Amino acid sequence: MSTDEHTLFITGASSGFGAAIARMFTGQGHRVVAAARRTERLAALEKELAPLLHPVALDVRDRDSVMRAAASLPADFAAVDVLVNNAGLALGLGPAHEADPDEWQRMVDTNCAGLMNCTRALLPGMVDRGRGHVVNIGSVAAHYPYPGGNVYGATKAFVSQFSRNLRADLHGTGVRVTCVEPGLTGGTEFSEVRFSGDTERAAAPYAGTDPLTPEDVAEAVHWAVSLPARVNINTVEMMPVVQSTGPLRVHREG
Ligand code: NDP
Ligand code: 8X3
Repeated sequence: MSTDEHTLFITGASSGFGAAIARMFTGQGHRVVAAARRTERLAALEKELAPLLHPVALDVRDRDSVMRAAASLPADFAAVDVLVNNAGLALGLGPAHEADPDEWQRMVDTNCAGLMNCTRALLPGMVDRGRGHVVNIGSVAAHYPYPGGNVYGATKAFVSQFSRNLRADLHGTGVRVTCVEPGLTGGTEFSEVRFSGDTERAAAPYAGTDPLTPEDVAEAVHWAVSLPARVNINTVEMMPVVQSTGPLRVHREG
């Protein structure tokens, strides 16, 4: 394989960013292993992008099945050199003292443990081959707190720091690590998942805005991966122009 050709393993490829990243890379002739839970979505993507896409039904929270999947890829897709840890979710937007602890646990299990599982499964091959790239999808929520962002933002802070620590561990191996941290992005199922299918609440954050698109995020991933092997982009923080940070608040009596 030439160094310009990549084999990607993309988690959460059944929707949103993951599907857009799969389309962008297969469109340029790269191979993609597309992992997610919804097999019918993956089958549709395979039909669209064959023969460059190989679907893998996978729950990133299940460490054994992640390990098995990584170890049993077909020969054409086995030498994964780009892992895109994209599977993730936010659940709820309530204050911490009212939040559902099961939802908190699911976010930690998916956004943190799931990302750890996939990284641990695919990293040894990259180190052995002296070539690879882990691209983690974080969020601006890692750095800029907002009411109701409690555990979701904290899971993304984990993604940010894990990415930096991976760079330290991978020093001298030739394996690159990038954390892509988008802000408000439309055109995905993120908000519907967050609000458990309540389409009205899900649409509200985007009303009257021009948010980022999944293709914008795919473009950032593609840029980081396509740069010469000597270049490591540590972090890409991106927001739509309509989004910026707010001032600190002061609560006043009366
Ligand atoms: P989507 O809901 O459209 O996509 C999420 C993907 O994750 C789906 O393909 C889903 O597939 C997959 N997924 C969820 N849980 C699991 C699991 N346990 N095992 C395997 N796959 C899983 O949302 P986005 O595309 O918007 O989000 C992608 C990533 O980007 C997330 O990590 C999110 O936190 C992050 N992000 C999103 C932003 C936004 O505004 N949209 C902004 C910043 C970051 P399936 O259900 O088939 O398993
Ligand atoms: C998603 C962006 O602002 O909804 O990570 O948390 S936000």
